[in-house]
Amino acid sequence: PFLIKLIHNPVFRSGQASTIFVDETPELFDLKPELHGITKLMDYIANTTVNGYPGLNIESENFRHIKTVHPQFTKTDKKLISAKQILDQNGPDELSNWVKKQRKVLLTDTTMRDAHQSLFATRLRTKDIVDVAGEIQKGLPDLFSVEAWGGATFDVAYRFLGEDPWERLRKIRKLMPDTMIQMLLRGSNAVGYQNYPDNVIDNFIDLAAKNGVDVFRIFDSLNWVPQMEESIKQVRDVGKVAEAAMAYTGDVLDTDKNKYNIKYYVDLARELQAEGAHIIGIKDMAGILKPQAAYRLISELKNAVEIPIHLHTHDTTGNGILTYSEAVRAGVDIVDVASSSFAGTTSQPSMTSLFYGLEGSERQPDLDVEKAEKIDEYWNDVRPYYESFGKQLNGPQTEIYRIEMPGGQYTNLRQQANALRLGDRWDDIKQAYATVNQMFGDITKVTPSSKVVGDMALFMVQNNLTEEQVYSEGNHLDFPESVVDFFKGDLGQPVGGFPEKLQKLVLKGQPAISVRPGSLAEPADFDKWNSKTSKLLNREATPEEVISNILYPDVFSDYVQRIKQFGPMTLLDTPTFFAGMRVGERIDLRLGKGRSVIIVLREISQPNDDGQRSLFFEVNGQAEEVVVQDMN
Ligand code: 3PY
Ligand code: ZN
Repeated sequence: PFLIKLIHNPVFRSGQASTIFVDETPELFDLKPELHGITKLMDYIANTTVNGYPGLNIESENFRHIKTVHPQFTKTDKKLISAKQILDQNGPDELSNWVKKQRKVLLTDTTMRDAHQSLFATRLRTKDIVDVAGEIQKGLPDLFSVEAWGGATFDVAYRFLGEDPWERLRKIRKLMPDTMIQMLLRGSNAVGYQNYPDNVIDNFIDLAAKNGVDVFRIFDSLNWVPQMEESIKQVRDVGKVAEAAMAYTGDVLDTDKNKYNIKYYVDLARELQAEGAHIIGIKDMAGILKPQAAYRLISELKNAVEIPIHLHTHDTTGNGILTYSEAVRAGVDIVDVASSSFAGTTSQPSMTSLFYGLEGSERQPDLDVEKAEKIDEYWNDVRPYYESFGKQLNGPQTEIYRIEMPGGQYTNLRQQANALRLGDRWDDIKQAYATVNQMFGDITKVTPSSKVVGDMALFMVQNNLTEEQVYSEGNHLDFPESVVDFFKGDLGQPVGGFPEKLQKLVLKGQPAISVRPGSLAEPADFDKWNSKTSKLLNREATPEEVISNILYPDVFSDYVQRIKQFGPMTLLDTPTFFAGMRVGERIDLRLGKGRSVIIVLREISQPNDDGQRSLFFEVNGQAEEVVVQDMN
């Protein structure tokens, strides 16, 4: 058995084995193995091996390739004061002043949040983040921030990855003490799809700050400032950076479209500054800010407000770098980019492409581009694990300029369409999306308002409804729940108000509100939630667990059940987590404190009469059998 173990060790197989190999894997020579309490994890591995991961069909051998590149940098000896140090030492107002004084454009790296949210349905696992986070800080100390938390990562971690998002945040914080961690906060919707009472928002922000978030990008899906006020105030109160973002909609260059014109954005930015924002964000979630529009918009905003401007775009339409180039020329302070292997199409433009694109400009960012490329080799190795989660675009989609669909929604809605067997009507769904937007009065579309538009588009295509039919037959139509909630005012008030005719048809006599939903919501009773959560966990709940339960009760309790059933799935490497093991394969589970378990899958039996298969493993050399029901 000793010889076989060696042969299946990937390092050994790759021909890189040396005496270091022996030093690093003493467990191979451990003749008294024990199970280390991983029985539940063995169940998970066996189950996934036989039944796969829900919704994922992984056949490709490539998926099992071995991550080879672990960049390792020594700490830069360049004397550098990072944005994080300024924030910690002098506070957010000083940080805001410091940003304004930078001649070079600053960068936010979105690889750990929006990039994978927009490319791979938010599935990037903590393990693949922490394996590189420390090196990102060492290699790219000039970054303004890393966007690494919030948005959809919060619920997806619990829901699909069996992970605690708070744990992820704490781990990144520990590995990146000198880099600002940024999160995306949906204003009064926090990291959810609905409004929460103010005391929930306050508590969530407080805990996010305590666990490591420095910069809060706060937006409202309808650009309705009252929904952002509480968040801005609370972020200021906890001493962190409040970046208030405007969702970019329409086209400031198009004089026929004057709903979202320059004046609209300038007024909005001034209002957000008056609310106490430290930075103004422009959130171009669909990637529809055209280069010359960016130049115009940024120039006007730079004149209108005192605080820095941070631009976020998606490369769906293919013009991302050009847009940034014009924005930089107009004086934008910070832009969002992703590591190349996680960049482009529905994600952010590439960090290193922007670097070279600005060569010769005095505003070219400070960046050790070779280190950025080295880090990208890591992401390039990680990417295949996640590719099955989203059908990638073949190239730029310029129709998005008209359809205005957010990058993060594109792959998701497409998957939803497939699930409804409407995959072959994707073109109709996109057109319906644009139609619904006009029917709703031309609204800003970003989570959660974009979901409402998407739900309505699917509803119309599924039921073969034209716009006219919605109006003529609307009295008898059972509109999707999210659409009803939207017209009730549960997401807030859209710019210019609701279209009355459609509102009547959708609500069918139910009342609508025009005040902030949070002002009507009962404050959460934290004592009650604390006992409820503690009961669920069979121990005293932490404040983070309590707030997670308040935000996502069903998701959180499912997560708790899953952990009880399978143990710490976060320990598994990503291929094993998503695809289980193959016969002959060996994995190396690091349990912390230098403890390690080697698992080899020896054999899988045929199913017995009850459809059960036996999987024969070797765990640190000791034979183990796990029986699994074959669901196929
Ligand atoms: C989110 O809210 O998660 C988004 O990324 C919106 O663009
Ligand atoms: Zn985005």
